[in-house]
Parts: sequence; structure tokens; C-alpha cells
Amino acid sequence: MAYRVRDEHIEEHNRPLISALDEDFDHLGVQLARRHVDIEALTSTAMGFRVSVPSWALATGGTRFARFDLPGEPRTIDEKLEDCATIQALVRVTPGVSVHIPWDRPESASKLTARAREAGLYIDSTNSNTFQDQPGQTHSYKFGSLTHTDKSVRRQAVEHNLECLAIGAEVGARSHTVWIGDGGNFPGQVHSRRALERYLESLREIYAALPEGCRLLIEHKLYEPAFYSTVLSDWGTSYVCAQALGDRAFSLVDLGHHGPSTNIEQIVARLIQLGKLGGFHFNDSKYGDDDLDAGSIKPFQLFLIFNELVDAEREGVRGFDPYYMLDQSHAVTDPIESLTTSAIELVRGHIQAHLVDRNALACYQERNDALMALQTLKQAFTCDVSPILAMARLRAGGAIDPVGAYRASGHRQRKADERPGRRDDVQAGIV
Ligand code: PSV
Ligand code: MN
Repeated sequence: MAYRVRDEHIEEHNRPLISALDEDFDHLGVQLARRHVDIEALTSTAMGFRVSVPSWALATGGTRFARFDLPGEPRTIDEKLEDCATIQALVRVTPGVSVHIPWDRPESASKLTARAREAGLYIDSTNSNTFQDQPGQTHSYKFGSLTHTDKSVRRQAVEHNLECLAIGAEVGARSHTVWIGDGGNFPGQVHSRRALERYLESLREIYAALPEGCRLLIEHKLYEPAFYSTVLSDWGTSYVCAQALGDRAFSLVDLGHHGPSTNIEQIVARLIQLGKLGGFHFNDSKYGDDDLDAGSIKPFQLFLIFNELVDAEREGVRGFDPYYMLDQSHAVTDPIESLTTSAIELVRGHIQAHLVDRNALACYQERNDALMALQTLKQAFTCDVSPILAMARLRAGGAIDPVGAYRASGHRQRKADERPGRRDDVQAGIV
């Protein structure tokens, strides 16, 4: 039986930390009560938060310059699920897993479902890959996939997505995400309007095959791998396409897929208003990267995004139900540690957003009191909700100090022994 961080280890690691947590939690409870906020209700909210983990983030990623091996990296989807189970054991908010086909193509879908279930997980989402050529593939995606000028390349890319949908139906995935690398490196290379027409034509076929209960998420990206233009470059194009496809097509916002100073929280608000916010790929970004740990660079932005989400949730905006997923790549950290802390940062943003005094904010907005409106947000953002997050994990059976518990378990070394050799055989490449 492969090693996994066990509940007993977590309990043992928690034991000496419980009394200090109780003190901190009680103290925060008193402070919040003064603001008429019930800490118990917030703790239940934290326990109910969910974000799915991307299978492809469990192995070390790299840059276009290099990739450095990490001992014990998972080589198969089964091994990735083992690592996801460890993350879930520590944080208790990540039972869902996003899989990427063909990287995670299962021997059989029923086996994959069973493996996930044994590990206390489920497959939440499928993702297609038409941004890379696979061994034995008939046509190359060098010049595009769903929008390629050649019909037979488009056909192959559509068929691949249909295969993903079939797998997704068997494993019970509730969404299928399509991100394409299609675009141009040079002005004139791609006919803008025709490329988008071809995109829609291909997606219509994929949309028509969506299984019951599954939504289609289309993911835009400003640039990369195409450096001059991408076919699905921005949220506006994404919205128009989702709208043209139908009720079960939505836009997915990957936080790293915008220009450096873009107001992403406003994009989120717009998509909520238009009924097309389907999901997120959470991560963070400083320049043009899209893979840093959630909340590591712009925690205030993350809070402001959650502020929009919680605002819509509290208001009961019709049809509001975005799916939360992480999408990161870890070049210099242990992926388990990065995904663990990222999941916690998302719960933090969510709980801080619940702390916003929305009545006060609405009044300040009505009165055009810009300073106090910002102060109202800042009061929530600067509140250290760590004791709530830790208490929520403890009550759910997770770790008070997840990274500490993980390091003390020796998990990485155990995996290095169980999974010897280099990662040359892994399909994931640079993600
Ligand atoms: C592309 O940058 C992306 O964000 C898409 O979601 C891909 O599926 C993922 O990263 C992995 O390459
Ligand atoms: Mn993404």
C-alpha cells in the first residue's frame, strides 16, 4: 500500500498546538462579536469551502529554460491521486481533482473513479490538450487545433474533446475545460475573424456532445504560447462565445491570463452580472507568468475577487455557481506544499470577504464616501482570520499546521523511495 499522510499522524501533530489555537480562536471570537460577527458561523463557512486540485500540478513544472527534478514526483494518475489524498488529509477542502487528457488518460474510467473514491476523492473536471502533439498523432497542432485552417486538424481536435467528454461522463465530472494554444506569432499570420468563426464551429460540436450535468468552460488567455495574438484572448471574446454556444457554456477565469495590471475583480463582476462566470483557475502572477501560488503576489486582489463572489452569493444572484479550481505550476517548491498553502489562501480570501460589512459599504457607496468605502474593505482584509481557518481544518480532521505536519511526516522521502528514477517518462512537460 502506497504511503499517505495518515489521520493518526495529523492528530499527533495537532495535539501540542490545540491549546494555543483555542486561545487565539476565543480571542478572535470576542473581537468579531464586537462587530456582531459570529465566529462559529464563519468557521462552518470555512469548512464548507471547496477548491479542486489540478493533477498536472503535482509534478514539478518548469520554465521554457529548464525543469528541475524533485524526488518522488508522481508518474501516473494513480500516484497523483495519492498526493491529492495527502493534500486533502491536511486541508480538508480539496476532495475534487481536475484531470488533463491525455496526460491522465485512464486505463479505464471506472478504475479511475474507483481509485479516486478509495483515496477519498472524486474527479471534478476534465481538461483537453490540443496545445501539444502526442506520440503517434496524425496531424500536428503547430499551427493551431480547434481553429486550424485545415479541417482535418480541427476534426482531430474536436474528436479529442469528445473523448474527454466521454471519460468525463463515466467519471462523473461536472465540467470540461477547453483551453487552446491557438493564435499567431506575427501580425498577418492569422485572420482574426475567420479564426474565431472556426473556433465557434468546432466548439458547437463539442457543446452538442456535453453529457448531462456537465458544463463547458472556455478559458481565455491574453498570450502564450502565441506571442502576437491568441484566438480566445480576453473575457469579452470568451463571453460572446459562451453566449453563442448556449446555457451550459461559461467563461473560465484563470487569474494568470490577463495583462499585469488588469482589474480582474471587475471582470469577475461583469461575468457574474452577465450570468456567464463558470469557474476559476486560481493562481497568482507578477509579470506574464500564470503559475505562481494563489495569494503569493497580490493577496489584496484575491480578496477583492472573493469580495465580488461573496457579494453575489449573499445577494442570491440567479444562476451564480462558479466552480473553483487551482491551476499552478511549481518550479522551486514542493507541489504538495504549494497546493496546500494555496488552498488555504483561497479559504482565507473567502472568509475575509464574508467579514465585509456590506450594509456599511453600500451606504458609503451611496454617499460617494470613497475613503470609508475602502476602509470598510480594508477592515475585512486586514483581519487575521488564521485561527478560523485552523479551527475549521481541525474540526474537519485536518492539520492545524499543514506544512509542519506534512514535513514531519517524511512524505517526500517515502515517495522518493517508492517512486525511484527520473521523471523522463512523465507526459506533463512544462505546464
Ligand atoms: C494554460 O496556460 C493553462 O492555464 C490551461 O488551463 C491549461 O490546461 C493548463 O494551463 C496546463 O497547461
Ligand atoms: Mn488555466
